Amino acid sequence: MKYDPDTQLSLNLWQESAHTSHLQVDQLSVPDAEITLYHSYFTVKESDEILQRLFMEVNWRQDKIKCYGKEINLPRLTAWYGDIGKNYTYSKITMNPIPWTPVLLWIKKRVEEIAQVSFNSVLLNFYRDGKDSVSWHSDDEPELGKDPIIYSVSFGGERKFQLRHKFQKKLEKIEFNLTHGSLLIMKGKTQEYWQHQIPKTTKLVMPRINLTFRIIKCLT
Ligand SMILES: O=C(O)CCC(=O)C(=O)O
Ligand SMILES: [Mn+2]
Repeated sequence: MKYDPDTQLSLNLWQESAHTSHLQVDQLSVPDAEITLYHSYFTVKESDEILQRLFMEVNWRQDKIKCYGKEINLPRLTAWYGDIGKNYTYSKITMNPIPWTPVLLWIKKRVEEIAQVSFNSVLLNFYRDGKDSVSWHSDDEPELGKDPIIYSVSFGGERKFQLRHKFQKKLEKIEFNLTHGSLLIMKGKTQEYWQHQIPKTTKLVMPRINLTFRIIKCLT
């Protein structure tokens, strides 16, 4: 199933929910999920500056994972920022957060304006080109507790975001693009019932940075 941003309603998957001044908002209409997409939550000017600053200022790291006994590089660079003490284990990698920086605090404040919750951490992914990706997973690590609230913002090259239901195999895969300055919200049962990924692409794509704001429930 394909979501065409030029068509408001594509295959009845998306229900237009609101137009808050300049913001175009779409609510995904699928079972067992609460997914909302703001196409341009940040202006182009804001997004350009944020992209540049994150690229320069974030302490990007190349993590490795074990695959069939071999160590391989994760196909993206990552970073973990947040309140001190909020450790997080992801793909068997434990990360200690780096303290918030001014640009990250600024983005956090902007997303919290509509989130009505306060985030204590953010995972950053840097996709250098189309070979970088994140494979099928749910953001369901125990530290996130039940029904995690994920606010995901994207800057830079547009990439395809895909979702598949974990149990109802007959449900078609959903896909749409995450654009420069977009905000994707996943909450409720989304992580319990759905997996998501950013697939690799052979298309020429610009570098992209994604931030997923999260609430770590317990100290580890
Ligand atoms: O890059 C994205 O849009 C998704 C990243 C993601 O799923 C994650 O960090 O858990
Ligand atoms: Mn994820």
